Amino acid sequence: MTLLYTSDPARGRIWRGIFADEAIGFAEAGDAHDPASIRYLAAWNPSVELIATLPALEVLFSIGAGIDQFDMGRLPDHVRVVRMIEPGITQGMVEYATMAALMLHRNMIDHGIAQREGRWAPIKLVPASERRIGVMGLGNLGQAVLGALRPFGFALSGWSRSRHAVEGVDCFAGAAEMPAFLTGCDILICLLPLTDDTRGILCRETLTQLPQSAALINVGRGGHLVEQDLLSLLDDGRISGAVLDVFDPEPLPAGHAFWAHPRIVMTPHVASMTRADSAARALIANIRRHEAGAAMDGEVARSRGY
Ligand code: NDP
Ligand code: OXD
Repeated sequence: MTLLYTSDPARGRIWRGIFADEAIGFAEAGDAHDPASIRYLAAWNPSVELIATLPALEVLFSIGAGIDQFDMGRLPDHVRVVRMIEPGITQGMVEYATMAALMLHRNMIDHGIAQREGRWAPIKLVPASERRIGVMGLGNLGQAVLGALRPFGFALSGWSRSRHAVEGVDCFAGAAEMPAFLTGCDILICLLPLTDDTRGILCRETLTQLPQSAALINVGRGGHLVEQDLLSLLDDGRISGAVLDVFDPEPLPAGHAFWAHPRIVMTPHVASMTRADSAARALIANIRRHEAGAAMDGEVARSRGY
């Protein structure tokens, strides 16, 4: 059983050692290898041409948590697709979402503006219990983020496609319950996958269902956000601020209005990153499950798009 790896070379060096320890064949694109022996591909965005050279390919493993970068329509039907679930990604997202939520909760966008203007402008504290944070997406990452926010005492909500029960979280499901979910969220965190159903979901219609002066954290994908809608809602004060980690396209072009907007905090898609050692071990555990005929952790329902 051989895995072909086509991603960051520094991570590849670590993976090579771990795969050798586990006695699983490992090749990088530059290594001499027989394409016909490759059953597993670990990649971020493999070309259709590369996949066409791998007749024995059984599983495409995403190097990251998302799989929207794959050209699913051009992937042979029998190839199974697995997103990355590993502790490094989860920990990074928990840190980032908590940081961003606390930043918005403690009015850091307004304090930053006041600082740059040389104004001493205290803002009255709102107790966490009077602030509601809502997470769109109750998957691996959404639930981990809610779990990390719970000890602060925030009121918490979550929204997903199918119904979930999460301790300490008011859960909403489906399009019919989206308005009820949004109405309460002072801080909205998007942790959805990008699919045909979720593209453009952070638009004027959605964002204006939030309370006055609500704030947004987008750590899902840039394609979730309708940029012009956010800009106009920020400019007329309907939305008070946004922390954005993902953009469409990435990198965000020079001169884009987001770069210098006083009410936007931007980071370059760094909310979380795949950690080399734990990701290799998670992927190997999935190969073992697959070899044993068991379900893989994070297998994507291709027809559903996530
Ligand atoms: P999961 O697949 O575990 O969870 C996805 C969640 O979204 C599920 O709860 C699912 O509902 C919900 N969902 C999907 N479609 C809809 C819909 N149409 N309406 C309502 N809810 C929907 O994904 P992860 O938690 O692992 O990751 C989420 C996303 O986070 C990734 O796809 C990626 O885009 C982003 N990400 C960003 C990173 C960054 O650095 N910025 C890093 C890692 C991930 P249900 O439970 O009912 O299926
Ligand atoms: C992602 C990741 O999917 O970095 O964004 O894992």
